[in-house]
Amino acid sequence: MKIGVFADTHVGRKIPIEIGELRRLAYRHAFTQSINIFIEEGVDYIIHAGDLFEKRSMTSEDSVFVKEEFQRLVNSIKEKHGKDVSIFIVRGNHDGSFDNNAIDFVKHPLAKYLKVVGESLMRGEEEFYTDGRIILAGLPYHPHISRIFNDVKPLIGEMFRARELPKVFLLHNFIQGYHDVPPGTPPHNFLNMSDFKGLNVDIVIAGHYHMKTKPVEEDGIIFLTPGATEAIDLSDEGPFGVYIFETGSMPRFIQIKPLHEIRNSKVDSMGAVKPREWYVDNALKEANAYYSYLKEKGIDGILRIVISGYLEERDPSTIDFALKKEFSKLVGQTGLLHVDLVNRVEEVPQKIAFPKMGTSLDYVATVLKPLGEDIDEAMSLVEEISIVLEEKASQKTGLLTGLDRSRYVKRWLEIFEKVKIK
Ligand SMILES: [Mn+2]
Repeated sequence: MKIGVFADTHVGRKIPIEIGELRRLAYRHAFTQSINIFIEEGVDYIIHAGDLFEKRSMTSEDSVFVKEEFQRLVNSIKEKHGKDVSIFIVRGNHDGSFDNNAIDFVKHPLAKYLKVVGESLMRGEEEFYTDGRIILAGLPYHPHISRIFNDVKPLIGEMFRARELPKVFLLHNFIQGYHDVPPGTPPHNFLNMSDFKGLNVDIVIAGHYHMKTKPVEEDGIIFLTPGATEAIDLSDEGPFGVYIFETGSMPRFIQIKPLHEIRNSKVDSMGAVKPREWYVDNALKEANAYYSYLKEKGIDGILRIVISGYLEERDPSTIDFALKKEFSKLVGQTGLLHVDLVNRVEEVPQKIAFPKMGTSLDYVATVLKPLGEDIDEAMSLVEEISIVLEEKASQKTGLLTGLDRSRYVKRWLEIFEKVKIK
């Protein structure tokens, strides 16, 4: 029995915006490569661990593209290997929300093959899939996954108990201990490896973490994260690819060759104070070297340069201005496609001591303490709003529209009114 595993394909993503359409092609290219590998391998199942799409910028062509690629997979496996493939997927944070799920765009025509996993389990209802060969359950992304997981833990244990088949659990959140959870991530936003102990799970497959992570076995559970199939941010260095998992052996990684090469380079004064020309000259040297390399190899690539250090003069933004002019002479339709300049140069060394921070939720709980017994209602409203913000907030301002906001303002007022009456 063979399972093909991938995640975070982000089809429809177009960042950085200056080369948005080229990036869109790169994510599609990676998706096609993944499907090709699965066909070649003749998998029985494919599992996508979320962020199939980038909902905010995807087009209807992107959804048609994915639908056709899945259909090609189903048809080719049937033709070449004479079997039906099943596709399991969980909703990631970039796929939309429960009632506005981008995966629905591809679900309908593929309903026989494609199962969107975990939406019922998240609401506390029993939900698992089995065909007599494996058992699979999962949870979609949730900003407060630790609470959700704790709520449904007994249910998972029950669903997986006393069944001899391989048991797979699928999710789209960080797992501390297996992933390097980014600093500042609130604890309600990730799980721990130990959370799965005693649940009778054999393999936990998690998306959301964009870096390919070596499979780890702990307490008899295999943890597996394939990472993204293409750099989500230009700073992501890869390798990118898919895992092939055969029962009885450890998963095997197959790398994908990206559509465009991405190089990350640094110009760093190592804490020294330097004049503007120093940064400009060194960054230009990097750009020229990469330009020549691409030309010699006859390939296309994107360069990201991070410059950092201290500036003798005032106003570090003058470096950008000088460099962008020079870069525009090197960048073309082929060869060097784009230079992404990240300017971290500072004017003067400054030491600022920040007070020790708790999580944002701790602050909210402190601020709302005077509500007394009404705090639970207020905290669940906070949670609800955080979900809506992820889904609907304006990309520019990070805020909801007045209409969306008014519902929540009303509910806040109701809570405060109640306290006032008491
Ligand atoms: Mn993602």
